[in-house]
Amino acid sequence: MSDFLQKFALTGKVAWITGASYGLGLAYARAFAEVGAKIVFNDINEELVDRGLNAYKEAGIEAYGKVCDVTNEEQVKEFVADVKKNVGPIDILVNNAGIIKRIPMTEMSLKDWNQVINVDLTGPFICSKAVLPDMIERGHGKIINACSMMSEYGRETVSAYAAAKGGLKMLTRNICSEYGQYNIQCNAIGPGYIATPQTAPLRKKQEDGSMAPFDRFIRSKTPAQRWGHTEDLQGLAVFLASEASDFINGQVIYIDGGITAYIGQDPSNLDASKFQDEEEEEI
Ligand code: NAP
Ligand code: GCO
Repeated sequence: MSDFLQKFALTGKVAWITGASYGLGLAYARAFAEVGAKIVFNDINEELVDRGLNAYKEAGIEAYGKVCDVTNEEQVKEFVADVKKNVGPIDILVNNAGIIKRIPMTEMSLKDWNQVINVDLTGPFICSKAVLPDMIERGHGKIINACSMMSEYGRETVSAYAAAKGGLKMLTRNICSEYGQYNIQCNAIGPGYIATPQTAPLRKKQEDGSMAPFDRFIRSKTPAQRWGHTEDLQGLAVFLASEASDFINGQVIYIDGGITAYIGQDPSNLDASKFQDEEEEEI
């Protein structure tokens, strides 16, 4: 491999992707493994970890996976120490684990609000805090946060999620500000609307088989007129985890088929028949 291409490789790097048993986390991990990284992941329960271990095995990837709740600082510290002992110190952290609760704000309980903020904002704080000391000592590190369209925009029913993802954008900038001097880069990926289980309820066809109104709305707002696929995010994830991006820091990069550039078209003008035969992918 040429020296130039080598900058995009992750040969021998230990990459921890949180909540990576399926969905976007699994897609990031698969791409990292493809370019040589050792994959480490956690998830919230044994069932999900087993599901992840099977998925990695099927893909021919040797992954190290354990149960660990990203909102529990003790568990996270133990997980990081365990990984250091059994796999090696963490070079790359992807704060991927996230949840959403779609509830109008006036009906949202404080418990639900706190849960979303805890997983989506406090979790990245806890996990980043746990890996930073070793990254500082070793003079390099990459942290990639999972931002969202909701890091920029609001929408009905997602107040806690938007507050968390907006906060995560600023945590990204702050980790860059505090630790950039140690050759640590913290950036974020801002996916648009990607077809994963998290967004499946938004695409669910109506009883008569016609397109969900939200599906129509998103396609009308997206110049590409489609939902993203997990593969759409893999290239940027590898780039941000690699040496090739060493002078990019504190940025949120959006992968959204153009949503953030476009005011959108009148949804009633969208020709829904073009998308009628699209199959939902299994992830
Ligand atoms: P997902 O399918 O819901 O996967 C997230 C994973 O994190 C799940 O396995 C989830 O477990 C796990 N998790 C939840 N709470 C956790 C905790 N406390 N500790 C450890 N793991 C936990 O989500 P996704 O669609 O792949 O999205 C991944 C990330 O990208 C999220 O942060 C999401 O907000 C963000 N994002 C997604 C989209 C999209 O369109 N899909 C767009 C923008 C941003 P459970 O299954 O039990 O919840
Ligand atoms: C919603 C969605 C979003 C997306 C994503 C957009 O209900 O509007 O779930 O929030 O998943 O984060 O970038």
